[in-house]
Amino acid sequence: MNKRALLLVDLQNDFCAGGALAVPEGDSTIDVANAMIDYAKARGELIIASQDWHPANHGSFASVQATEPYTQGELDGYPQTWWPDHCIQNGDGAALHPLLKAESIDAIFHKGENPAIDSYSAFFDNGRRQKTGLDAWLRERDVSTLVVLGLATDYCVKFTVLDALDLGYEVTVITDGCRGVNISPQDSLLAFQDMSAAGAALMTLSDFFCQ
Ligand code: VGL
Ligand code: ZN
Repeated sequence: MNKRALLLVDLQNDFCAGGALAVPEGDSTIDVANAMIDYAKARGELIIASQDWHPANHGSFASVQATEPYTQGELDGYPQTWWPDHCIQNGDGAALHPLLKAESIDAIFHKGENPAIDSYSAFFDNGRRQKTGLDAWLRERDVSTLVVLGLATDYCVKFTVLDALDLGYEVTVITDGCRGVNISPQDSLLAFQDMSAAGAALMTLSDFFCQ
């Protein structure tokens, strides 16, 4: 009853140093993630990860649209940022960061497999047409509280947290376990504000351990 789970969002090579869509300081989330993994494991709590998992012809890729990465357009009727090719299914860029204690992860959920639409949230695609298995998996296990961290703050962390709140989960975000793309310099800050306004509790790793 009322179980808590740790949700690690997209801690993948392509979002870290040297990756196709490297997020500034993306690697610095890994130590925070591992500390949370140790903590969750010691308490017998569930640990889940999401992976961005695109086919090579994914519609969010600037290369597919013959345009420049990090510019804006529209995909399936929704505003879309065009990205460098990233997180290709089964490729090295899609793999979890090698230093992440991945052996402790209980379940992994893939997203972004449909080439016609992007999927920032670990729960739904951006049009909310299709659900991943994450919500059902959590409900079957009576998980009602999520602790979330990962990449990137201003995309997949933000939309995962907003959907989780919408689905009725209590959500805590570990802020220093997140880093953002920041196409505009304030994007991560605004994303944290949006998450907080929607009801997420924001705290650092040390706040979390001291509460
Ligand atoms: C992400 C951009 C494109 C993310 C995924 O994981 O935040 N960002 N695809
Ligand atoms: Zn993606």
